[in-house]
Amino acid sequence: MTFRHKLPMLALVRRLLPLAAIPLLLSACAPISPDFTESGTVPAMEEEAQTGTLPVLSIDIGAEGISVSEGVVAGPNAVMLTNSLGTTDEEGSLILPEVGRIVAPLDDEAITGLIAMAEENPVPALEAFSLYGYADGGENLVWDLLPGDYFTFVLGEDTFERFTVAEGEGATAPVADVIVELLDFSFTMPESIDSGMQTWEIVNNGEQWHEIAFMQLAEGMGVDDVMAFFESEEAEGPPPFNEFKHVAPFSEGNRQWVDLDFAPGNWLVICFLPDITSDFSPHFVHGMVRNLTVN
Ligand SMILES: [Cu+2]
Repeated sequence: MTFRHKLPMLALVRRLLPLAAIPLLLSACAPISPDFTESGTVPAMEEEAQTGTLPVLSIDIGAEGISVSEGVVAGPNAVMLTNSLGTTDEEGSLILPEVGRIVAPLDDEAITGLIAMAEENPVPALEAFSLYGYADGGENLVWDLLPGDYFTFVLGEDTFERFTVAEGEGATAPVADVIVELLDFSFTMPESIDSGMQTWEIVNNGEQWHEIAFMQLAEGMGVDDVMAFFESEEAEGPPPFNEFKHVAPFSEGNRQWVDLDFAPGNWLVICFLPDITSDFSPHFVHGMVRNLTVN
């Protein structure tokens, strides 16, 4: 389960669709990750943490392994995922910790096995834990944490750390400018929004994991052009979109808030994840793709 890819599930999707265009897509797109400081901290998240308006779940990859803040209580938590080592993946993106809530009993050996397996086959992993995701593409990430047993991990590494989220009253939720519901297989959301930085509340009310990605359509291009681009064996010319933004995949029943900054234009909203209950075709094939006008 390549949680970390800018286009997640890349390996799986590649096997299922003739997506020769994907490497081109990745190289053609402007970088979409937040700007990281040298220590790998997202500046805006530091700012949020300093305001003290929300409790902070801080998880850091360091020389001693992964460390997690103590005393985490359920409800909205500002999330600070950092990597003090500054290690990057093949695409040069900073490797950040993933977080899963354990939904079936898992001993350490089982967790290690799932982490190793997850890159190739997400199904057993997603039955055993509820994915919260990682930090990608936005600022001021806030997760609505459910109480329970969690673990945080790095794909491709044996290392993980358990932590507990206690029952509690929880903090006041951030005020959202835009609310999106992820469903099997559609987005319930406004048809148009204002440009500039906005707080998005994204809730997964489907029965499987989803993500939300955004592409700013190039002049004169539409959804059909993007679909044709993905399905073509050999994409020629520039991609039919300019900018790409992405909120990391997360499991059903979870909610998060993230600040996203959109330029005016015609955007496409899309989910690339595979349908794990049927033929593993990407969710956009089943209808998880739509237009968004940014004024
Ligand atoms: Cu989806």
